[in-house]
Amino acid sequence: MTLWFATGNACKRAELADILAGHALKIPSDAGIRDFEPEEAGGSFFENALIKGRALYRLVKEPVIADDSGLCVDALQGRPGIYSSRYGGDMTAQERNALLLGRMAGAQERRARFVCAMVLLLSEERFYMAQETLEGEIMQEERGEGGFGYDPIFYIPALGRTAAELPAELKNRVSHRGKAGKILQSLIPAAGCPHRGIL
Ligand code: ITT
Repeated sequence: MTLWFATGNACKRAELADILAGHALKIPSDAGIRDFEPEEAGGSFFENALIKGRALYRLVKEPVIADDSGLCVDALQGRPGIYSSRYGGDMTAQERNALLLGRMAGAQERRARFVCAMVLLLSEERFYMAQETLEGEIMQEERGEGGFGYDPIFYIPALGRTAAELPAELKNRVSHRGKAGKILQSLIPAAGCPHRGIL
């Protein structure tokens, strides 16, 4: 089926399109909706995902998925957390990674996790939510060319690689976004079977 994804982030879109293979994903710009930037004024990943999802649902009135995600670093008391995309202000991802590595200089405790809150809205007041994590550690320096955002500084001990060193298919299988997406996907009826499942 066709699902709207309430995002302006092309990398998140590409990942979710693979995670939800079999469903067509549309984002606001596909429908000429410009400047889709609802104010992420919530105090949690979940609240912000719901804000984005509801904002798009009001415009399209069709099933919508929204994702609010970020990196929580133990030594930084969970920051950047819900402010991950805005950490340090107007910067490139590489500058943001350098900033975070600088703030972690000398830190022994390097545990961190990616978090993804994902909401599937069927109406403004009918929705399902999953929140998942990917556990890892903050590197001393960037490594790897794949992925996006904080991936080059996020090491996954269980795989012996940074998130930026994982093939896309593997990242989607183990990631916060991949696991949350699969949970919600299980609620969506298979294409062609509109009378089964929650829809
Ligand atoms: P939308 O709100 O339009 O979806 P965004 O990039 O602003 O796009 P978020 O508010 O959810 O999305 O912020 C997520 C930020 O967290 C993202 O910009 C990255 O910096 C970081 N992030 C989230 N998931 C990530 C991942 O899988 N790999 C690397 N960084 C990630």
